[in-house]
Amino acid sequence: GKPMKDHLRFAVAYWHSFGWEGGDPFGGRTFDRPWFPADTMALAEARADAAFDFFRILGAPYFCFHDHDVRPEGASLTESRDRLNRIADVFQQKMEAGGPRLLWGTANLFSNRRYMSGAATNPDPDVFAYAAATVRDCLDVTQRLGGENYVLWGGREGYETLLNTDLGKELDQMGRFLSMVVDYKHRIGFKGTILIEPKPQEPTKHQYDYDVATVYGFLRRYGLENEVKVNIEQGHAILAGHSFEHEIALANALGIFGSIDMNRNDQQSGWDTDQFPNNVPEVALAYYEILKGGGFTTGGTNFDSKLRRQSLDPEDLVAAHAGAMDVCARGLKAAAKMLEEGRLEAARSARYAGWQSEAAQAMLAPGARLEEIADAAVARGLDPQPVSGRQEQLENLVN
Ligand code: 3MF
Ligand code: MG
Ligand code: MG
Repeated sequence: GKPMKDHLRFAVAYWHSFGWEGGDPFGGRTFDRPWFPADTMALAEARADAAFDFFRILGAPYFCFHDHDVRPEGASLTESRDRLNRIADVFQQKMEAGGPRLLWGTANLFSNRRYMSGAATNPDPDVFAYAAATVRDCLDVTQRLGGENYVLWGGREGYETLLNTDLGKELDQMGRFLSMVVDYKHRIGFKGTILIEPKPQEPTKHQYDYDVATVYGFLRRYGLENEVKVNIEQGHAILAGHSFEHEIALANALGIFGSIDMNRNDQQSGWDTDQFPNNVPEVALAYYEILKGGGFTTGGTNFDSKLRRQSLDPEDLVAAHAGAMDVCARGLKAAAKMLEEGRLEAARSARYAGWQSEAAQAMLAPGARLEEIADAAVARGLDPQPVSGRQEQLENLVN
């Protein structure tokens, strides 16, 4: 089939690699980079130069960014948009000169204090409007740069306490916002896929885009299930009490799988640590579900992963990404082998073989009625007993 790298589609996350300063909730910047603090356009351009040098050294095929990562916010929406366009010009030149492609663009609707109570779900309609302007500009730039997707992570779309929150109203605001984004995408002819990134908590106590199942219910309610897919992050799946592969398998089953944010299962932490992947069997199970679903059609493997704040040397970024790519490649290879060998496939289909009989299929046919099935079960004197599948499975493994 395809070369292995076409199944991986690695992307570097601009925010962690070039924007993050090594801070955490208990302490500020630990890293020194020539472009920190990136509060002028000259520094933003220096950051872009460093980023594209890094992409070249690494041979990264894709990158992803938020507006906020690539330019300082202006004094007005107009100035912010002009600045974003200036940086997009710089990116465009570098991309045309052989730089990586854009896996997705996104807007940061969570860092600025104006978003402290959410963006689309904010009680203040002016914040909704400001967010609309910001997403419009980011979608325009993503389209101009040939972005293959556009991501919306809920950021602060959620609540701290139900006692001051009109949950139904906030969900409707979020549904309206997303519908307008989808409508705009079609009107400008953006061919990429809109992706929602689920996360159950952090920074808010309860995030509305909790997990894949919740997002699917939300999309159905607002009639968007054929328009929007999901970007699934390893750490977010764990925070929601799932495994990464569960979220991928469910998204595939519901027809909304899009892309992944790769990091790792840091069960020890209790929060989203965004560490680089380092566990081949763990990654293999995720790629196994992705390959089973037919592989990436639009998405890829974005490293939503950061150095540790003690990791002061920028060279560590190369080692971290190279190591992560190696872990993913090994995981993908193992997953491909699992599929090729077909033992699990054989065991799974043996497990459901009973459903191939005509009588069983009739129960699933349109128009089949509960009482017909019930009467037939009574007439046949059914009393099904559990059957061990072990013998059959052992035979599959041995053969
Ligand atoms: C937060 C995240 C985000 C999203 C990003 C893109 C800052 O936990 O994972 O990273 O990935 O906003 O939507
Ligand atoms: Mg993410
Ligand atoms: Mg995250």
